[in-house]
Amino acid sequence: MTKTALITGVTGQDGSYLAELLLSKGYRVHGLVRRSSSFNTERIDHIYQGPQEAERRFVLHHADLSDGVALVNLLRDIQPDEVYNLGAQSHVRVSFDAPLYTGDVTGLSALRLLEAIRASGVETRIYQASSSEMFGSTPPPQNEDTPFHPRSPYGAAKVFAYWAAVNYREAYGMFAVNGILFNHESPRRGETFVTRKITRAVARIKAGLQDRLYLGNLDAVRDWGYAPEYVEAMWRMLQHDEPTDYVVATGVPATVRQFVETAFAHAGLDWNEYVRYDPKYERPSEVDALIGDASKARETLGWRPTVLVDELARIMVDADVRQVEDQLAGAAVRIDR
Ligand code: NDP
Ligand code: GDR
Repeated sequence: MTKTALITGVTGQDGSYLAELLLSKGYRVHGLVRRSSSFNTERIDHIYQGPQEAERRFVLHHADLSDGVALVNLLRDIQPDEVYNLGAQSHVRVSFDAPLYTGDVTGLSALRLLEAIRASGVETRIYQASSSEMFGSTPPPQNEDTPFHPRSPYGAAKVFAYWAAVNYREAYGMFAVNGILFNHESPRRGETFVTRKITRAVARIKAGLQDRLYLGNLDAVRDWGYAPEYVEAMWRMLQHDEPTDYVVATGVPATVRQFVETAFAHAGLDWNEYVRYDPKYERPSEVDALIGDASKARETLGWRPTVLVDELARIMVDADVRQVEDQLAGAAVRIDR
């Protein structure tokens, strides 16, 4: 029987890969898209199916996570078997500038969605996009038993959402799971997260379009994995018999500096010539080191990462170099006309 899924945050990095994965498995996929004054569907345009298309399996709906009634209506209409709550204000630095907004969209909206499931009476499993940022200053390695100590409004909002999911599981027997995902990246990563900021700059410097890259703390340690592999873990969590929470990570640490070095070297550039420090990119409180222990996901779900940090940096640089070349070729065509 065809399964139906609802993805919030379908226009984001993870939402786009997850939509592709579920479509490839034969799902009917519904995505929640928030209204924007400019196009915000770039990551899913290649799988878009118009309302006129027969046998449509990918359907987009305008709604917003702040609108609880819209969520109830949507759930009642769609009757999903699985809900993936990926929508969030997901930028840690921005959460210090917009703390209440982040608390609402990233934290309270998870509760809104859980309550909307209850109110609509839909029988569904739900995945909550939890984050390694919840561990904050608790030293690595971090696993499912590690205490939380968030260091940003974003991290605190994710802790709230995490416990809301646990509570609905315990209180109402809901199949609600938290995937505690460590940083995961790809060529579709938002341009202001550090990895993509770096690889995009490398491509532009190589093409002569930019000659400086300003960064903040280069000493932060992160555990960077590859987003397409991480959405597979999300799906596996909802297929398992028992609802429980999982850490998803590579277990391989790297500093921001190491990522910079690898990315520049892959393009034949010496990073020291181009990278400069700007305190603007520091956070009021930093998360120094996140290194995940994903033993539970490996043993219970059979999930294993294959792309590690250095290969990830190379994949992203190659994609950004191609993108810049395409843009320049497009600009040249326009000038010729
Ligand atoms: P992105 O920032 O790429 O995507 C966030 C998505 O949420 C976008 O589709 C965005 O829409 C949507 N969104 C934002 N605000 C609202 C709102 N008010 N109503 C409805 N939708 C909204 O994040 P990622 O894909 O990287 O991450 C997916 C989820 O996983 C997020 O919850 C993130 O916090 C979490 N996470 C991510 C990790 C990572 O390393 N990538 C690690 C751990 C957790 P729009 O396109 O219009 O902006
Ligand atoms: P993070 O990702 O905060 O870990 O959250 P980000 O890429 O923003 O920062 C990683 C580390 O790099 C340092 N850094 C910079 N960061 C940015 N964005 N820009 C800079 O110029 C810069 N210079 C240094 C940061 O201080 C930090 O230590 C991501 C998001 O996807 C969250 O939604 C998710 O929950 C976590 O990963 C796990």
